[in-house]
Amino acid sequence: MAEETLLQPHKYVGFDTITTQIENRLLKRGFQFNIMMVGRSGLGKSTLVNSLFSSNLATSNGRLQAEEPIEKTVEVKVTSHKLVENNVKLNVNVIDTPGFADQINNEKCWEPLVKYIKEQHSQYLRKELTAQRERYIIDTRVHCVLYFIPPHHSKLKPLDVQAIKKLSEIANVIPIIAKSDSLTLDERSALKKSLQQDFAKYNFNLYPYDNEDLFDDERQLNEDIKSLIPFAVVGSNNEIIVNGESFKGRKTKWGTINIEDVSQCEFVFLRDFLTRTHLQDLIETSSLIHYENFRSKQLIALKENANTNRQSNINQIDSKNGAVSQKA
Ligand SMILES: Nc1nc2c(ncn2[C@@H]2O[C@H](COP(=O)(O)OP(=O)(O)O)[C@@H](O)[C@H]2O)c(=O)[nH]1
Ligand SMILES: [Mg+2]
Repeated sequence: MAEETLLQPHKYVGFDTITTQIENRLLKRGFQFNIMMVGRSGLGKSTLVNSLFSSNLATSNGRLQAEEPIEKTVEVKVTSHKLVENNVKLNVNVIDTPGFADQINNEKCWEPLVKYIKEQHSQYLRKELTAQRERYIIDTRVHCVLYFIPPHHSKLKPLDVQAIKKLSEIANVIPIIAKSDSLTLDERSALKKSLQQDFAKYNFNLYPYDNEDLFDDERQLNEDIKSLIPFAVVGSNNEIIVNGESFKGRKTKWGTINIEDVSQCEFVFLRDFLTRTHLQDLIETSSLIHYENFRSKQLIALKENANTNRQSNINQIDSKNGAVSQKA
């Protein structure tokens, strides 16, 4: 291998602007983030996604009355939104899953979600494989699945075990404890501990993943985050004013909760994790791990199919030849 020497040009050349050039190009195009919200209806999925992006992305119309009809089947509903913050454009697709776990028979109610995730992978692969592929393929692959666990469960129900297992095989799953304002701090930490034991017991492959390429500080950050998962969150779209201070919060029987106050709930930890530290990693991991797994399985299957077809063609020719030689 050629010996490497580090040369510093005698005068300024300007290639150090490549980072700005990349940034400008990325800013022009914008970023795509696709987030799937999974959980029983009324657990605060729509409210939380609005709270996370501080925007109105979903209508919170969870079933409030027992008489209200439930969805007959699990649906996958996608809405697209364009957000902009300091010149950075973020397209957010919210993938809502009304009807999940609301049926009389919830067996395999995660299947439509698994199907949706796989379909996005498959569409992306087809676009990549076309002879004249688009320069920029619009990404509809699911980058993050927020899985809502009810606060009154003391451990995972079999349905949650199965759903988390299936989903985490194909996407970045982040479990959260929904509506944690209905728990005291002691109840909250007991539930978190019990769920963490369940995650270990069932050997879930939860995001964030260990990776040899991480720097020490990144590895430490991931360890800290893992100790917080499942985040005990509270969502709210209502502005509350206390002593002249206005914040997004909820009034409970114990008083007022400011969802951004980390002594009261872990909403801010979840938001920082999703947007400020791991947004790029969620997108990248979906592509480099989950999509890559799908892609390699599909391509191997294609190749095997081609081989079997070739073999059966050869067999057919052989048998024809055999027939011919027998006649002869
Ligand atoms: N106590 C409490 N209520 C919440 C929370 N998040 C949402 N809600 C309320 O629960 C109801 C259903 O919320 P929604 O977001 O529509 O639930 P979804 O069906 O999962 O989308 C609404 O009345 C919300 O105001 C929360 O963190 N704590
Ligand atoms: Mg909803």
